[in-house]
Amino acid sequence: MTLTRSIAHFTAGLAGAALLSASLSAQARELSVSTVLSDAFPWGQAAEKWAELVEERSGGELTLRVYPNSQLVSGDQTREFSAMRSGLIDAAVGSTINWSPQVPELNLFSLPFFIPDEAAVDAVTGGEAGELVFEAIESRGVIPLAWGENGFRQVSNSRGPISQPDDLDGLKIRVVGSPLFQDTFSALGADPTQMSWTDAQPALTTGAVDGQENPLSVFDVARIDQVGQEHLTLWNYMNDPLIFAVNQQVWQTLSEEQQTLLRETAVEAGEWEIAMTREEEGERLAAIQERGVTVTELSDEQYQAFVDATQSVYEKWAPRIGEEVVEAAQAAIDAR
Ligand code: X2X
Repeated sequence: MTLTRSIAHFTAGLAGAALLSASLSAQARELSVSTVLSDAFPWGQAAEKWAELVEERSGGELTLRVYPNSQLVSGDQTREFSAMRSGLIDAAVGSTINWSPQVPELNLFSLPFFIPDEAAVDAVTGGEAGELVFEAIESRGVIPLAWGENGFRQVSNSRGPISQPDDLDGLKIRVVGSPLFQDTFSALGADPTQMSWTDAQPALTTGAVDGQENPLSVFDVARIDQVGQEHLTLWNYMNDPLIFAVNQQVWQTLSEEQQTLLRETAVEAGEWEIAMTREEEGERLAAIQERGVTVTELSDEQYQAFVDATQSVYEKWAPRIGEEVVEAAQAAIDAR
C-alpha cells in the first residue's frame, strides 16, 4: 500500500466511523421522566420498570432517564404537569393529585369517599370515565399512556386516634396539591395546610403540623411513624392513581414503532406496579403496627359519619370536575 493510498484508506475509515456515530446519535434518544417519589417506593419503581422495559426492547435506541424527588421542578410537585406540557420535562409518572391544578377532571379521584375499593378504582380507570380523563389530559398537550397506583390514602396524626369527624377538630393536617383537599379537611373541622412532600417531612418532624395523609407504602417506606405519627386511621377516603405520560411535541417526533413501544411498556410497568402495591399492603400494615403505631379501622356507621360530613365537598366539586365524568365514574362503581 502506498502512503497516499493508506492515508486515503484511513480517512475513509474515519469518515465512515463519524457517519456511523452520527446516525447512531440521531437514532438514540433519551427522554427525561419525572417522579415525585424515588425507587425506594412503588411509585419510583414503576418508572424504573418502564425505563428497563424500554431499554430492553428498543435495543438502546430509546432511553428513559428517571429524575426522582420532583427535582426537575425544584421540589414543587404541583408544577410537574406544566413543566411536562411546556417541554421542560419529556415524560412523567405522576399523581392525579399533583396534576389536578392544571387538569380539573383529575379531581375525580380526590372526591372524598367516592371510590371505595380496588374494584371501584379499576372500574373507573378501565372504563368510560378513565377515557374521559385521558382525553382531558390530551386536550392539554400531554399524551397519557397508562395507569399506575400510589394507593388508598390513609390519615395519620400525632395527637390521638381518629374514628369520627370530631377527632379531627382543630388538627393541623398537611395536605397536597388541589384546593379540594382544603375543602375536605375544613369540612371535617381540621385545619389543613398545603405543602409539598419535600416540605412535609420537616413540618411533621418539628410538629409544625399534627398530621398528614398518604398511602400505606409511603407511610411505611418514609417511616412516617418515626416523626411522631403514632395514630393511623384506615379510611380509604380516596385512591391516588398514577399516570404514565409524555409531552405531545416529543410524542410527535417519535416513530410509530417507538410510540407503540412506549405505550405497551408503560401499560406493562403500570400493571406490574399496581399488582405489587396492592399485594404488599398487608405486610406493610403489619410492619407499621409492629413499630408501635395505633391503627384504627372504622365501623360502617363511623365511615358513614365521614361520608355525611364531606357531602358538601362532593356537591361543590362535581360540577368543576364535569358532571359527565362524575356520572360515568358513578355508573362504573355501581356496576362493579
Ligand atoms: O405529596 C404526597 O403526599 C405524595 C408523595 O403522596 C404525592 O405526591 C401525591
